[in-house]
Amino acid sequence: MPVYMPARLLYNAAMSSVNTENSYSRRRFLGQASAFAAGSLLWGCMSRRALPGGQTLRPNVLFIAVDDLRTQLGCYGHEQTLSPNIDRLAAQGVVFGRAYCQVPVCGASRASLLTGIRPDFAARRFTNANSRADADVPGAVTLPRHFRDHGFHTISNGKIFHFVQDSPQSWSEPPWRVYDYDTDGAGDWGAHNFDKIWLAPGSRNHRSAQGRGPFCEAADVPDDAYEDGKVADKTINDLRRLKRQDAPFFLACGFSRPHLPFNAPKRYYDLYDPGRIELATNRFAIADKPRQCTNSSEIRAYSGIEGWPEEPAFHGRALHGYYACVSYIDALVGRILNELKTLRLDQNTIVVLWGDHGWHLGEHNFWGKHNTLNNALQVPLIVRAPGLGQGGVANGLVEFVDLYPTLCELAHLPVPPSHTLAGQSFAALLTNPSQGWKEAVFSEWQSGRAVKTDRFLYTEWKDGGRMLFDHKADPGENRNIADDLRYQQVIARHSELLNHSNPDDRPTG
Ligand SMILES: [Ca+2]
Repeated sequence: MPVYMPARLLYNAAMSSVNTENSYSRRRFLGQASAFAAGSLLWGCMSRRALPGGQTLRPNVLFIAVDDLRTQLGCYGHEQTLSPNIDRLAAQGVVFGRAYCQVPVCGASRASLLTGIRPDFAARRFTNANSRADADVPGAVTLPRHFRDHGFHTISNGKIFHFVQDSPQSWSEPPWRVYDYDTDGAGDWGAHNFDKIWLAPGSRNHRSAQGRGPFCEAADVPDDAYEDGKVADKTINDLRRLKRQDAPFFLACGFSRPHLPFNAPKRYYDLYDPGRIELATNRFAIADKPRQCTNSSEIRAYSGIEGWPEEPAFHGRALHGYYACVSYIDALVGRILNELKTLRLDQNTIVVLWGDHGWHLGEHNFWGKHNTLNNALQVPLIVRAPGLGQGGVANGLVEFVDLYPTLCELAHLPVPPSHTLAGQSFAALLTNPSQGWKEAVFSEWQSGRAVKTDRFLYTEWKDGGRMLFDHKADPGENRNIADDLRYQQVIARHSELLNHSNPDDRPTG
């Protein structure tokens, strides 16, 4: 793409200002004719390691996944939520203001992101919570596998793939979990892992029909009593160990909150005054809502949901729980980033933080994911690459399939030859965040396919339903205008985008 050239020149200028000690590499840099090679070598200047064969030196990757985290963060303008550590990461990197997942459910979203391949409901690929990268696309080289194949030491802590058994060859060490979601026929995962998930003394007495506990609890326990604290501890210990290794690393750290249940140490609940939590202002049905666009029933597997989905008291309790979990994870992210800095790995490590899909927090009395409304599809995405884009906000449209080629470019790896990546690198947005980017990004959910453009979000269902929102006039998505005759040209254009002959070759801006 021609946009890479000026971006790389900017990138080189940024890097040359922070690397003056490695004169050997800088002399080599000056001798290179191509801007691409220059960018690689300058990245290399940041590392003191040499790869076998004297090849290009490479940065590490710290890859932080936060389950069910929507853009409910200070750095996305949500003042109610306390997320100072993630906000600080954002201030040091680039916030992607309009990033979209491919599928609004854990398993499929992660399988798509980690293979760089789009979901395809017609082919039954990456369709639901049980999707697996290795089963849906046998032989696909996953993102961590690709890094491993190029000399990176790859580690998976917590929830990265939905199932710990998915694509085990991706990792240099056996993927590490506190508990797994696949109970191998032993029953519901929540009930099966009850004692690791619910720690408050009273929760055991409030089991749902499925055997799970309350949808939220605030146990007066230290951070490492819950699963995610243990994941952070493991990740910090790994950083200390990896610091002593010669190989670059790809360290993946997957947190389970704010996925249900909203269980967090009490002190994170205490950060919020329940009486001051603002409820969604559009707690009413979408006008002309297609029947296919529905609320998620996921929360009904838990107990304590009296008043769901409409009663204000339920809204308040659920928001309080979600916010407490966001602040809990934020504190753990802060500990990891502090360790990265203490170990002096921060100047040689790309940090990526992402949530696997969006989540409704009471808008239209919806709770959870599982539809093609903006709140289910938009995701938080922050990339901090040393020397690039500090404090930038990129409002160009990007999507999760773009992350694989982006990290390849930032780490100077070729893209894998075994399959065609569907996305396009957005590395250039790190140096020039304000430039325009894709014309459209694409998501799927069940038989509905959605396309997001600068102003509109349009969904078409296989059986004929249509849904169109004008985000300029109606950012809250309160009225479906697919039957408004004034928008028929808009619909025709969006339908054309959705039905492009090659779904992996959709036009970009
Ligand atoms: Ca999820």
